[in-house]
Amino acid sequence: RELRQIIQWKVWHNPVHERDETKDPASLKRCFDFLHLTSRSFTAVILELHPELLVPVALFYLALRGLDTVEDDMTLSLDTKEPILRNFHDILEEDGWNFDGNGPNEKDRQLLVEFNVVVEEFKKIKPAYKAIIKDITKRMGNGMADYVKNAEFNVNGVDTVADYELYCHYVAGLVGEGCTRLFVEGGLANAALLSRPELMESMGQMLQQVNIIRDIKEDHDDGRRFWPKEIWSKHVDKFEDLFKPENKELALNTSTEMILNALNRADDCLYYLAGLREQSVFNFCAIPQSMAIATLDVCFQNHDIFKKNVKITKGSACQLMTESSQNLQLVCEVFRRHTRKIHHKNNPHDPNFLKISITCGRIEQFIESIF
Ligand code: RWZ
Repeated sequence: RELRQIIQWKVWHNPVHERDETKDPASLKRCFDFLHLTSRSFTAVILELHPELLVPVALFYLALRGLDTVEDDMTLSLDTKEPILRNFHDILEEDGWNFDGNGPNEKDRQLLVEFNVVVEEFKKIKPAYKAIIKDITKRMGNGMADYVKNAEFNVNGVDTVADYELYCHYVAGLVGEGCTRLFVEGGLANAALLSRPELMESMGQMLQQVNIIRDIKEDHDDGRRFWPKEIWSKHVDKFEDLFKPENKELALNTSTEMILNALNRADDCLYYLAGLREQSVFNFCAIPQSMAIATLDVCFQNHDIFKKNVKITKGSACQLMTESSQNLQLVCEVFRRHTRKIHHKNNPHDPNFLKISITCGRIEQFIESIF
């Protein structure tokens, strides 16, 4: 009975949180400019957040985006990267800090050139929020530094599935933890979520793994390799073989194994969403997850991912946004729809046919069990 209440809970009107932007200082305006410039899809959900958390989450995002821009830049030497990554949590409180060492083609170069505006605004948020953001930044920066150092010696990229998930933990699982702690600190989520760390980890893992699956071609062209050898070596001899047209079937079998690994996180994500009570926080978490499962669906049995960037259509993105900004029941319906589509596309000749079928069945059953 308690579960019924949770799933049918509905905030009948989405409160519109009016902000008087004329009162914003120039540095905060600049932070929001950067938010618009760096993240296309994420900005929309961040801007709708409850006013208590809007600025802390926006600054959290920009801090981690700054870290990401240092880690990602292939033109920077390890000697330059490592100290910045490891000390970024202190940089957040270093008055006037900025960095113009990124290559000219780095997409978010300007954020670091004017990073002093983030530092300026970081000073003004509540100490409890600062402590959470600093803690996550410290752990993520050190994890990235370890990864970058290791990658220097291991040109073949990520070895085992455990290594792959550890990387995803640093760049995304920790984001899940940080966001959850901010929600709870702000009184906008059930503190019980903190005692189930595997649920917030899955929220981040799901999003990051989907990005890594979808971006296989782009990452390969840029010299990055995140698909673990433990998976691709079961299907092809060399990583490059994935992109050869004659290996179409082997490449598809590799991609479905990657998708299976991500799909195994789906039920945890729905369980996490069931622990959220505040509408803007629910939307912030649910919309990206719906996009993620829809992306897994378009990538499943789709050889185009090895040739170009595959994306869900603008139309289905809009539909997902509307459906996911309502309640858990509608999000479950989105998950069920895409799980069923994946299930139908499952190929009996795929070595993971049975496992994929079992996982899809489990997700569908999980959804049915809560209604
Ligand atoms: C949502 C508050 C850009 C922060 C981390 C994200 C950099 C590499 C990219 C901060 C969805 C793709 C954005 C998985 C979280 N890490 N991974 C806030 C950030 C998926 C978002 C992006 C991660 C992240």
